[in-house]
Amino acid sequence: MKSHLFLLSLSCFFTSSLGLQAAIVYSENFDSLSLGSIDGQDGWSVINLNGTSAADVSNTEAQSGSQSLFMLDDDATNRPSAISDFGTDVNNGSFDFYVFPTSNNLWRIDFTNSGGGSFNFSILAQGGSGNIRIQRQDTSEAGSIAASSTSYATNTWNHFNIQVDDASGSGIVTLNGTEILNISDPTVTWSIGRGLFSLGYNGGTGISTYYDTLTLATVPEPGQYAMIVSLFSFAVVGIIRRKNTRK
Ligand SMILES: [Ca+2]
Ligand SMILES: [Ca+2]
Repeated sequence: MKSHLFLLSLSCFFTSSLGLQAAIVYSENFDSLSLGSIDGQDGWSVINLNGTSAADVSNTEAQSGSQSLFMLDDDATNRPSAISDFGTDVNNGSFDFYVFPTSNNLWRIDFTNSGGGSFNFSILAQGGSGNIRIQRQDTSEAGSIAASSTSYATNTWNHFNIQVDDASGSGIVTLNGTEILNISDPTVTWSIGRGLFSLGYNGGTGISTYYDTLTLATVPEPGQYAMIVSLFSFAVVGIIRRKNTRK
């Protein structure tokens, strides 16, 4: 009997550990890249990088290791962007990132499917108002919250996580572990396959932000949970039967 209980608890332990394990499909910490322009490194490309604007691997600030992505909007006609394709579309999972705005809270990440196309949605910080927003493809606002009600701050690393579930039409944003946005909007394509990291605005100059420690992960589908539970149940039943036969 004792061995039965042991096997059952062992089964539960493995089932829960496997079930909780998210599959990481993309990660970037900038630590193994060469200092200077990120263009062409590790699959990154840049657009609208004119004048003295920058999208550089930097060792000035780092959330992980010793390097991060430094971006500077320093031209009065556009908004520079650095693009990374995650190689797969995640519509039930999460994107985790850290951002360090140096002064003006004007940064944004636009998400499309892998390979490009129109924006599915964006997360952005709105400068003076200090709001963190999720924006739909049609540019209307899906939800917002005043950043002053959170620990959001400039000149420090802020940890954001966006959890998406396209099947239920939900997007949840946490900031430093606290939920700040919980959006139910089935009109949004809650899919993350490619990120366009940006900052500033067309007419603005002298605005800079660091990004670091990016992670895109899927969560196991309910079907996978069921399969894992079934497999362990079969294994446990098999072992118990074998033990009983020996008696
Ligand atoms: Ca890093
Ligand atoms: Ca600009």
